[in-house]
Amino acid sequence: MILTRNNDEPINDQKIINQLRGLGIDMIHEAGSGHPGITLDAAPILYTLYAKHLRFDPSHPDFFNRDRFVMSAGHGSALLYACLSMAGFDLSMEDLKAYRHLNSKTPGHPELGKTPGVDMTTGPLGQGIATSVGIAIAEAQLEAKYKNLINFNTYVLCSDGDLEEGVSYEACSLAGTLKLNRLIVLYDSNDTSLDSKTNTSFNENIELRFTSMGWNYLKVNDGEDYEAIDRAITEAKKKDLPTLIEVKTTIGKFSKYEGTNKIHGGDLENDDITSIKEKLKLRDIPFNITNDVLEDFRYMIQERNCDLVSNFLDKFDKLDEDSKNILNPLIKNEYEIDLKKLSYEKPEENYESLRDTSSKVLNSIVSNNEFIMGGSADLFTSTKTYIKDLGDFSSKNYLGKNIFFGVREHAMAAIINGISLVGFRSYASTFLAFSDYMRPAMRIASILNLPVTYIFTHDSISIGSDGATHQPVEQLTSLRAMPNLEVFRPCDANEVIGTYKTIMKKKNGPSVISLSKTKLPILETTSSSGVEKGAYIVKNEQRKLDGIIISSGEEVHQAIEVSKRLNTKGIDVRVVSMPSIKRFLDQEDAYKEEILPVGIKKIVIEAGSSLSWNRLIFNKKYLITLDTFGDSGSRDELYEKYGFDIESLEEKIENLLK
Ligand SMILES: Cc1ncc(C[n+]2csc(CCOP(=O)(O)OP(=O)(O)O)c2C)c(N)n1
Ligand SMILES: [Mg+2]
Repeated sequence: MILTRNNDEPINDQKIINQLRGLGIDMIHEAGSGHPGITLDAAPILYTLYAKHLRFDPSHPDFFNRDRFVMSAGHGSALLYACLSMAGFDLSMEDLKAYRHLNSKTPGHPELGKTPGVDMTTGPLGQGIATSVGIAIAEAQLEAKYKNLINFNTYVLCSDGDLEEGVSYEACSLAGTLKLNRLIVLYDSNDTSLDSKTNTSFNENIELRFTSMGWNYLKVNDGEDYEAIDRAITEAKKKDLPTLIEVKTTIGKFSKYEGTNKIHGGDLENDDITSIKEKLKLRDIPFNITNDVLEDFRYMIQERNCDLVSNFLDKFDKLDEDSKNILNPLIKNEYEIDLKKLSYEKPEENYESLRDTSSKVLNSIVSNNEFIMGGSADLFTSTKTYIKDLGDFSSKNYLGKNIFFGVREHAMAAIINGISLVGFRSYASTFLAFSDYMRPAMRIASILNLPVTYIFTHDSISIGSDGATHQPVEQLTSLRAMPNLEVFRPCDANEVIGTYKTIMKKKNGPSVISLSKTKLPILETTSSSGVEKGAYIVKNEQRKLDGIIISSGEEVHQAIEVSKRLNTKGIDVRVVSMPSIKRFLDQEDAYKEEILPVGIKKIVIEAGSSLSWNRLIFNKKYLITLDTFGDSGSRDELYEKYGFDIESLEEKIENLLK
């Protein structure tokens, strides 16, 4: 990159902004689709941020201590790519011309990993801004620990839709409580969305909303006034609170449809492009960026950032050896959990509720590893995911490991994505029934293949008296349907340990650990290693194989009991514990045949929807599952009502195997 300018004139910011706009709309026109509204109105915001503030080095896009930028309004992708390309990232004109094409570096909405300079996958409104809170949390913890070394800001561009989505409120409320002052959100406030002006549905006072959440609020009255945007960002950086900068803009500025929802999305008409370019004093040639503009834009970036990486490395070199060794994998994005010190104390009585086992294992993992943190959506007490002696993450203690998310499952899931993006391992916990509240952010984690962990307890009707609303039925199935997400449902302490080991060894991909609330015996035949293959035999047949019961979680214990009873009647049954259907199906055929030989009758017991099991068993009569909502009552009463008591199971299975 060039540090010199071949020009003595003052830098012409407006000219750069206009060419950025022109490039964005050319990309949209070339692709035949996109979002010209935001591209035209938010160009001065993005330009000001990249040219005057953002600390980054385009030749080291993954540099650890770079400022993060999250384009929460992911539909503004054309503007973002145009800006990244002009800023000097490895993104050519050809890449920009391939906008929205298959295998391009410029997908329809920003996707982390496909485009240098993109820090987060966005598109579903609300996710980006909520995730950025997680990024800021991880940064705050690192900064508290490694003062003067790690100190990056997290910037967000959000739109009306982002603030309409509830998850932004959840996450920003927590960010205010936590005083995450390195979080700076620029709000493209154009009073317009896809269908209409926003006054049809969105009329709250944003200033009051954000100040009441403990944010610093700044306003730029004219979105064209890049100097005012510049001043606002400068001021935001000095504050000890997170800042929202509301920038009043006109959607589709300079288009014949400016100020209306007509320009939000879609292609631009040829005459409109011509007239926009005329107003912007651009030549009517597509993808035409002048050398002086590129030079000036990159000059400003490099002048500010030329020492960024080397300064960091100098400081890093001065750390003591221990700190270097600890930090090194994190900053190289290669951090892994060390399981060597994993400890677990088995209870004398040999019975344990799985959440208690989980609590011991998680405590051991978090206590012995530097970069892992998480928390609960106000259910630490029930999910038992609180880490003892490691403190609470708060504005007074950024070193604390326990995050009190409040009753905000959706934000919790988005926030642990952000923490994970910084390179930490992260986890979230609540009841399995409430995983539905987290799903949109879990989907993003799955698309991103982030190794986040969801700890869901109270995982079936067996919880009893809380009733149908709290008893998950279809959740396991719906989670199992999500690509990249692995669901584990261990049956006892040994399998809980195995599940944690399996999950923590993974480098990619989110995982669910689903835990029952019931106190359960720790079996002799279960194994930690069995979990890794998804399924294995926990009770062998004695001589001849009459049938196989496949089960997961708590119901494995019923399966074993039933098989023992059937044995006394001369029916020889094997029991297979299947904590992960997906893992099992991914094993080699020989292993699958060994565990579930073809030609033998197989019956499933799981107190959840039948749909999960159709990949293994086609005939519904062999599926002892639950396809209705639960009820309020004791565990025993519910088991009897829904046919999961030992007697009903025995009778059903005996009839099936006769
Ligand atoms: C969760 C979610 N719902 C719906 C959409 C579809 N969508 C994309 S942009 C948009 C309109 C948003 O308006 P605004 O955020 O103000 O953006 P602007 O029109 O100002 O560019 C909608 C509904 C989406 N991307 N994500
Ligand atoms: Mg809008």
